[in-house]
Amino acid sequence: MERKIRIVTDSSSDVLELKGVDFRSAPLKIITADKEYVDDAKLDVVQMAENMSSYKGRSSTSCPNVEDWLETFGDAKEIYCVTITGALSGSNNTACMAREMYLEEHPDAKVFVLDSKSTGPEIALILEKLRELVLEGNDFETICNQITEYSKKTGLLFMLESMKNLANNGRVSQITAKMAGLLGIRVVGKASDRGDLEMLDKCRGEKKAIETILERLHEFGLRDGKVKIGHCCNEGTGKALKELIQKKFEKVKVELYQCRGLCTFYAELGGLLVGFESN
Ligand code: X90
Repeated sequence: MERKIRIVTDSSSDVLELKGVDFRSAPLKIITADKEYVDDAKLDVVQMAENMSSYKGRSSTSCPNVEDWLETFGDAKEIYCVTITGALSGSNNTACMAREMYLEEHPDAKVFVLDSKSTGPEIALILEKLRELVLEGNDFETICNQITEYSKKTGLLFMLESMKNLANNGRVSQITAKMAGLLGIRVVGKASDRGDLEMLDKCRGEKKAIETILERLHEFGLRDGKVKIGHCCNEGTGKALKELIQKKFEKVKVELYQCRGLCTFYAELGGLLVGFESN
């Protein structure tokens, strides 16, 4: 019997396609007083970032609702869904609600929803692993167990220049955000086990910040796994970090990419997100 497997995620993952498997992404939205940016493949992220940096009004985001998720599920028989951290977004919650509704309509289907407790490049790593597990032909149970285990061994570090959008939308406290507001200061932190932001270091300048990330990667167990760096319109610093990582960890494969809309909105211009596998 054909399995009709589909992997789905939301746009916080920065992933627009997964080769060789049936894949869908549900876009989040970035909302300003005069414009709504849908975070899908058509969004011009760099243009949005430029608009946002000169925009003075209120801005917010919204996650996929239950209907949006059901649309990504289509009529698949086996669905693996990975969401942005449930500690900071309603996306995981609506995905779980969509799962319940889908199973009522399709009693013989199987739906697995995983809270990544993270975003961006860490979700991208989880999706790549899922793809591998699916293409290997593993059964549903095995895939659910293995991907849950895998996601415990991945991590996310970040470097932020501004936390204004995070603070204005209640995702970090205003006091925390002040750390990143100081001229020349870059905040380095990580996605905590709870799935929110944990501050680690205040660094003077970007050079210091990427050296700090390098040390932190070692401390958190990176040895010979994969690394993905998502940059927010900051390719130069992303490249510099990539080179440092390749020099220090010879076996590590590093990939650098431009974040999509949701991560760019919250990590803001200059921000870096670093997803990694630990041993
Ligand atoms: O509207 C919504 O439901 C989306 C809310 C998302 C809020 C947080 C996004 C964070 C993006 C910022 C730095 C990395 C934080 C990692 C914590 C898990 C990126």
